[in-house]
Amino acid sequence: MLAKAARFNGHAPIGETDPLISEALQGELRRQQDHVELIASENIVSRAVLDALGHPMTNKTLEGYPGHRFHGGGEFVDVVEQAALDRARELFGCDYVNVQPHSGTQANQAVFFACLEPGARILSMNLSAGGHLSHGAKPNQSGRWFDAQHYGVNRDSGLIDYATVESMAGEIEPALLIAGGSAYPRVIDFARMAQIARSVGALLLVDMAHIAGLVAGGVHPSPLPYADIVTCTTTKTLRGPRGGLILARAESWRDKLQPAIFPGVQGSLHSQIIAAKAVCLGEALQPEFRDYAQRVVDNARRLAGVLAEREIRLVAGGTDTHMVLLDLSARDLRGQQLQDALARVNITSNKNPIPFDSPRPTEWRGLRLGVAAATTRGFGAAEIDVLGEVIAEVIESIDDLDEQRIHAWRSRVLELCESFPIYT
Ligand code: DSN
Repeated sequence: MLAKAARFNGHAPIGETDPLISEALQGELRRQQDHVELIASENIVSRAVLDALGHPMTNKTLEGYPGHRFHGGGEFVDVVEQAALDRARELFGCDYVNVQPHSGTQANQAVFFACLEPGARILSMNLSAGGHLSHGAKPNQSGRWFDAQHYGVNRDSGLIDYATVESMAGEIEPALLIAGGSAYPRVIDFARMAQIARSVGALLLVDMAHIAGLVAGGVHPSPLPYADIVTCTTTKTLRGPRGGLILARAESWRDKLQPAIFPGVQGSLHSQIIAAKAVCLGEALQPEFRDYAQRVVDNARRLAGVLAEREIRLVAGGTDTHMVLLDLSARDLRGQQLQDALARVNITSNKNPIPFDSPRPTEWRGLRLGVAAATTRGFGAAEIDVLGEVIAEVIESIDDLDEQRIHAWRSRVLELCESFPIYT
């Protein structure tokens, strides 16, 4: 006999057909409602984005591009994908867009497939300085299939040392220079990176996954005038579904990048996710999004200020983005310890390496905080001050976290959540 959860009933709600998954979904919703999300790669998408994600468009199998599909019945998905393309072009001011990458990593993989021969040399930022696994890190396919070398940051300033990048590029002569990553909180000088790439005949790829929403909102310099190709996710500051984009200033990239995504590294598209991307890109074109992006940057600076005042060291001395990276090395504290302690007061964060950190995650001395989701929730200076104080107090009392204090801090965080409810 079939287990109840496996029996198909296409009309019944999930609560009736699959209690295990239904309860986990409800638990996740409650977790999001009563925790403050400070993971820098997360955000809180609109109902409209959720509507698109949960639409029967998910049933549609299609390969190829609008107007040139392998399967029939693609007329409505064509409308959706064309809208996503047009909106991304307008938002980022570029001529070439591909909205099909299933993730930022697959967007990068497609760029490599389009531009590099196996074994080609890549120069990218190392992981502990804030780079990304898909930029040639050893455990990733990119690190196995390409000869990846990495630049870091200056030990004192925590900033990219462009002179070092330049001399490494001269020595290595990479085919591809990559800028951007997951944990660099300052503006990158894209013009300088382009000049370095050009001087050695390399292409410049900028992975703006974390800052895409800030670029869209006009509060962060755009890499598009400088990079040959730009990749990003639609998650994070862009406040959309999980997925990736490839952008290029020049339409001439079309011939290489279209076949690199399909049939190069992906098969059929995720139609409902492309619909959700179109919705989020449409939202980012609204004037309110510029205001949102400005508030994200203001909130991150405010959080950095509150923490710095409590003598908590910040990598690169602060932030120009949505992200603040705490350097816990002077306090003999590991990122995992602080992540766990903050979880007890309903603040969600992640351990992160700091520049020159151990390769072992359990030994990492950093904690990464991002304010994009909290800002979507409506948090402003007053709420950020409360969060900063709670985080500082947890750090200061890390060796003596009694239940009474945890309860008091959690109550303050819950009060913020209740004042700024989500998905009610
Ligand atoms: N790269 C990971 C992060 O920044 O959290 C996932 O996007």
